[in-house]
Amino acid sequence: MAHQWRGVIREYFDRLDVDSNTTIITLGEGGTPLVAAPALAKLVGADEVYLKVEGMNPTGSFKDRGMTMAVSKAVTQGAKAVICASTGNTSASAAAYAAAAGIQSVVLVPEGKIALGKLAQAVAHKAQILQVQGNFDDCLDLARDLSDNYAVHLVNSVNPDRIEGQKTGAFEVFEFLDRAPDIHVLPVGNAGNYSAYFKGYKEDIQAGRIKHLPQMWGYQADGSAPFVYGTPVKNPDTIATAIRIGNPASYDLALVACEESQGRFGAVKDPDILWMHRFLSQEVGVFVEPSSATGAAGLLQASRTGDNLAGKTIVVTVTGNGLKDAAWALKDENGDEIKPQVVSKQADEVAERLGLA
Ligand code: AN7
Repeated sequence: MAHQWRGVIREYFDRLDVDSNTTIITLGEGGTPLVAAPALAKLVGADEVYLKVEGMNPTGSFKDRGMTMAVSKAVTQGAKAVICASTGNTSASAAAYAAAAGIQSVVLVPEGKIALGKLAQAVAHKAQILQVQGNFDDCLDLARDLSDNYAVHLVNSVNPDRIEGQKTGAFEVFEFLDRAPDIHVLPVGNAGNYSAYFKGYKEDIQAGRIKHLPQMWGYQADGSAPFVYGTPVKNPDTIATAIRIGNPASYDLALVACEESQGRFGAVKDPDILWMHRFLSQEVGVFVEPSSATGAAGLLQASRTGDNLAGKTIVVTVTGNGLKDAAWALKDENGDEIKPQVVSKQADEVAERLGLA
């Protein structure tokens, strides 16, 4: 009989910090496909490259894995409202899970710097939304302050329940490959997801499922790359708004993950992120938001600057769905708007325009 995926808490109940008293709030998150990307493997000269397509989660990003945990725990503890700071995806996810739980969500976003699709999601799920005159880091300071002093439960990834839920991505990678990849590549903002995959792989080792950790490679946009510069960035700037974060919440956790896995951090330029965003759509068939292409853009940069990836099995987490920030798909490589031609209803004219005649 076909197996209906039950969401990460029920699927991994014994491996998560939950028990029979936990009220489970789920939208069926997790169980996302690991898609072979032969075009990308060829481009970077690797043996195999797979994309972990997190845009297939219920709200279209990896945040749902952590949010099912964070909201379930909040509700179990009696919370009536959750709060988060967000560059967009966390707010969309928090709003949806709060709606499912029948509680209020409050979201703080940087003014004018979140993608339209994500704002629409938060509105649709009836979040109380405030645009803050500041960047993500200011929003997070505010959210921490409010949750310390008022009856709202913080669901940003500084809440360990989030990391706990997100570690299930690594479990799924092992279950698909039946081994660990040699390298796992991710885009990095707060480095919560980077730290979460590391935690998942570590637990796979402790349980004897895998023998070695993959090298964890994390990539940031170069205008917003505190891990590369080794210090917080005051005014982070990138078109990849999801990862426009200058003072990562999981900085220390991620440094440990990088060192222990013999991994690395790198920075890529916005045009290279957009180039890879287009490549993944056009050559692999996976439509991601620009930020989500940052990991793959970093992998390409590594191969072009001398890393030999021959014989390697590589997993790249693509974190969010392209529909969230669709405007970028409607621009060509010069930044000009793409507009499909208008034609009459005449078959011969249509055939001519298509070059079929
Ligand atoms: C598509 O929603 O921080 O390194 O507030 O939306 O775990 O922060 C989003 C982050 C990568 C970076 N890709 O993950 C938020 C937020 C996408 C994202 C990241 C984010 P972390």
